[in-house]
Amino acid sequence: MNKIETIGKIEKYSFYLDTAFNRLSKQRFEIVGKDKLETKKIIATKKIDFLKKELTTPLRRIHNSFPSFTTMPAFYQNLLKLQFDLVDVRKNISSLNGSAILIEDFSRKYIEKVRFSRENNIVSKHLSEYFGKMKSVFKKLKTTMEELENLRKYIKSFPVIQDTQTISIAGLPNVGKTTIFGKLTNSFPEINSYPFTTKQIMVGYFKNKDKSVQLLDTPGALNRDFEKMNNVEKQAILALKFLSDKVLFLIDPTEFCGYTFEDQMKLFEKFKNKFSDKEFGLFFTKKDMFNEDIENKINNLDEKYNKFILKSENDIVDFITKDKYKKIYKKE
Ligand SMILES: Nc1nc2c(ncn2[C@@H]2O[C@H](COP(=O)(O)OP(=O)(O)OP(=O)(O)O)[C@@H](O)[C@H]2O)c(=O)[nH]1
Ligand SMILES: [Mg+2]
Repeated sequence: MNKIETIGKIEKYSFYLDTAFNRLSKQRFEIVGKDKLETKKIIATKKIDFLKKELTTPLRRIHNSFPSFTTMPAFYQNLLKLQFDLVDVRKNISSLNGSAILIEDFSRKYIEKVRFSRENNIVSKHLSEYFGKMKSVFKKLKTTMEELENLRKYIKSFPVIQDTQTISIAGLPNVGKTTIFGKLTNSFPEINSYPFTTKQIMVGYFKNKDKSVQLLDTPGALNRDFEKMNNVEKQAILALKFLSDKVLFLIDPTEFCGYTFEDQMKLFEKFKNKFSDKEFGLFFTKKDMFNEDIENKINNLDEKYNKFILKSENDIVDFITKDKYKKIYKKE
C-alpha cells in the first residue's frame, strides 16, 4: 500500500516540455572544436543529450511510481476496477515508457544526422527538427497524462486499511451505522437523516485497555444484485468480501430509515449466505424509539436468529473484541 501514497502529482504534458526547454535554454555549452562546424556539432549533440535526459526522466519517474496492479491487495484492485478499466490504465502507464524509448531512439538518430552534417545550417536544421519531434512525442501524451492524474487522485482517496482484525458495520442506508461507528471509535463522522450519507468506507479503531480492533463504517447497501448497485454500495460489498473478519449488521426496526423490517432482514440473510466465512452479529438500532409493536416484531423472529442477536452496546463490544483473526488481504 505504501507505494500508492507516494505517487506525485502528474502535471499537464506541456509542463514537462516547458521545464525541459527552459532548462536547456539556461544551459551553457562552452566547448570549442577545431572549427566553427565542429563546435556547432559538439554543442548540438550536447543539447540533444541534455534534452533527452530532461524529457525521459519524468516519464520514467511517473511510470515507476505506479504500483503493480496485480500484486495490489484484492480490495484495492477491485476498488480501482469500479472506476477504471485496467486495460486502459496499463496502456496509459506503458505508453510513458514507450515514449521514453521513442525519445531515446530519436536522440540517437539525430546525433548521427548531426555527425554527418557538412554545413552549419544543416546542423541547425537537424537540431530544430529534433526539437519538433520531442514536442510531438509529448503532445501525444496529453490525454494519457490527464487520465493518469485522475487515476492518481482516485488512488489517493483510497481508505488506508491495516492488516489486522477487522469488523465491518453494514446494513441498509440510514439505519444508524455511522452513529454507532462514531461511538465505538470516539470520532465524529458525518451523520444525516437521509440515506447514502456515507459515500466511502471509513476506517476507525475501537480501543480499550488491552485491545484495538479495526472498524469499517460502510455505505448503506440496497438489497439488489452487485451489478445493479451504484459504486457507493459496491464499496460496502468489497469491504465485506475482502477486508472483514466479522460483520456487525444493523437493523432499524422502527423503519424510520425508510426501509421495512422485512427488507432489512432479507438483506441480513443474503449477506450471511454470501459471506458465509464471516462471523455475523445482529443489532437493532434506535431503541429509544421502540414501542410494543416493534418489541413484538423482534420477539417473534425465528429462533434461528437468536445466536446472532446482540442485545446491548456491551454485547457489541464483546462481539468486536472476541478473538478471530485471519489475514485480510485475500486474493480473489
Ligand atoms: N432516534 C434515534 N435516531 C438515530 C439513532 N441512531 C441513528 N439515528 C438517526 O438515524 C439517521 C441516520 O443515521 P446514520 O448514523 O447517518 O445512519 P447510516 O446507517 O450511517 O446512514 P448511511 O450512511 O446513509 O447509510 C440520523 O438522522 C441519525 O440521527 C438512534 O439510536 N436513535
Ligand atoms: Mg453512514
